[in-house]
Amino acid sequence: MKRGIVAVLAVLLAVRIFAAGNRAPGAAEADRFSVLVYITGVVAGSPPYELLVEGAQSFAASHANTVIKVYEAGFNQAEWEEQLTSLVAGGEYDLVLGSNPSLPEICANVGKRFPGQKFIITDAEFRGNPQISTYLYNQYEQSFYLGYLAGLVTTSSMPHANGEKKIGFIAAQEYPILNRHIVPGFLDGARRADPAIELDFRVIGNWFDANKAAELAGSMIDAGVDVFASIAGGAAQGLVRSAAQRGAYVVWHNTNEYKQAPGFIVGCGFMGQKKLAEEILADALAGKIIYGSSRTVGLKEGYLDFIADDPDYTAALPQDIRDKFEVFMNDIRAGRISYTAPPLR
Ligand code: RBF
Repeated sequence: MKRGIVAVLAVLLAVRIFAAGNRAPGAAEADRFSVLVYITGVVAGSPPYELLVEGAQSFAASHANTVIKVYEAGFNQAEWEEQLTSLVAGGEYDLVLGSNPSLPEICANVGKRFPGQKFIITDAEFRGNPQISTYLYNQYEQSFYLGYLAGLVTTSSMPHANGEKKIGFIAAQEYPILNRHIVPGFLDGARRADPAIELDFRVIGNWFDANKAAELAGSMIDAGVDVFASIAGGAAQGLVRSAAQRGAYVVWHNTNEYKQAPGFIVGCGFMGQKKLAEEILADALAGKIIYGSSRTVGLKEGYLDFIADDPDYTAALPQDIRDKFEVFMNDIRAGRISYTAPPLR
């Protein structure tokens, strides 16, 4: 009997040592919060990714037990699922944090093989999967107010505004949030300034080719476009170059880019992605994330806004345009201007 107990203890001890010895390096530990920030592209030049990484790093800087690994998956979207699978296969990460509308489906597939793995994705909407939680920015709304500003500018007598009521949009690629929220919101907003405004919409085909974006911008300027918006990651630098060289205006989503081309970038939106990333990690650490759910965040929740307190904004636009735009922003905030965002699917 006694020998039996000793034998059982010996086996238990051996199993413990074996288990500890076999733990993958960096395997999830009880006292450690390990986060993989999975970047679907490259960080540099893409506002949502830059802000996500900044938020995660700032959280880690103030939480000693939090370890962040940033992985840039590159531009080959066909490889993303396989890359993510091999990254989470070791069970190393308590959480995968990403920001991309196409990520939830990829995570759902990866998650089938790793049922303990949790994923939190911003800039996406996905419900009903107990491993995934998402946060959707109300990008119809940001495009709506940037579109209104573009409408005021294209119908103005500013030096580079021509007589045509034509605005432009350059996209890297088409996807549901772009086609159903961002582009329609931009045109709807512009038409609140003048219902006769038309939109010239072009697609680059990738998120990095700045020369192609510059070329497209040039031919759109030839066709009468004098105000642009763009969702194109690093490729959007080509648009900025063209607009500054040829004389055209740009409104910019998500980040403060006035410095890139003062006088040409006439309005910048704000995306509270850094703050959201910090809040998400705090909630995840506290076990407060509701998996399976999706939350939409916009102006009134404080996660989207417009950057009006920059001297380059004040210098870029005449007072009467800034005054009209301020009234419009206040009206949206107060619910005096209503709009209907089309369904995403
Ligand atoms: N936005 C970027 O700024 N850079 C990117 O590299 C990038 N890649 C994307 C890839 C796919 C497949 C999809 C659907 C969207 C991508 N976006 C990218 C868009 C991003 O998620 C977001 O919708 C826009 O930046 C607008 O906030």
